[in-house]
Amino acid sequence: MVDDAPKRIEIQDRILKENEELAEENKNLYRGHDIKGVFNLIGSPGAGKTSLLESIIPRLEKAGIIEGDIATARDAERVHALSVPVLQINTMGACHLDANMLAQVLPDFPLPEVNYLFIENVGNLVCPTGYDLGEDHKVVVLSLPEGEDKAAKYPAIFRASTLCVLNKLDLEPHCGVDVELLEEDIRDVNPDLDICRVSCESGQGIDELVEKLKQLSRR
Ligand SMILES: Nc1nc2c(ncn2[C@@H]2O[C@H](COP(=O)(O)OP(=O)(O)OP(=O)(O)O)[C@@H](O)[C@H]2O)c(=O)[nH]1
Ligand SMILES: [Mg+2]
Repeated sequence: MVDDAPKRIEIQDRILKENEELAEENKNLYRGHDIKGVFNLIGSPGAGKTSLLESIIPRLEKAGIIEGDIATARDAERVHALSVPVLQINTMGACHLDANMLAQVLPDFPLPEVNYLFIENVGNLVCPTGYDLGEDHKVVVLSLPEGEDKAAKYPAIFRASTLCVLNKLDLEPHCGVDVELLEEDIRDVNPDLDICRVSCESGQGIDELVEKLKQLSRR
């Protein structure tokens, strides 16, 4: 019997190390263009990442969007209506964006035209967490119908993020989720995590979220 476990760990370490080096290069590129804030949006499929972009981008001066999806340009087509620079990355099956994918497309993105860059990661609460893209902040997007227990069950992204957006607040009466309990679980995992309660449907909390994003950005 061949035990190949140590080799697999070595390869994984190398991949992550290479990713970190490229993420640093991406970071230098963002800073070189004086971008105030780069946000990596991470959340399950359907949590409302694209809907959030549709809600917040019109309230921010000079924003840009990089969309990450396994397939299709549907999210890029949706946000195209916002009249800001948009670029779609298709990962062709990969469950997360990595720094190299960003490095490949950044030369084609009009970085000098944006103050705020939003990267919508592939819908997934797990895999994108380990891959730094050179962003300033990870923002975890969680929607109420996903349930109260997600921070306890998927703690890594809640530890790695600066901000948690709790979306679909309008559904609270319908999905039997106790928001206080949900936030308690989040604070157990990461007491320092800022939480913004919002509804893209009703617009509740969106102004406060935009203020928070501005605060997190370099002035
Ligand atoms: N009721 C309600 N529905 C919402 C809200 N925000 C988003 N939705 C709906 O949820 C669905 C998924 O929203 P998206 O914005 O496409 O979610 P996403 O996270 O971008 O999904 P992926 O890109 O596939 O990972 C859509 O039908 C939205 O209209 C909200 O605040 N309340
Ligand atoms: Mg989306």
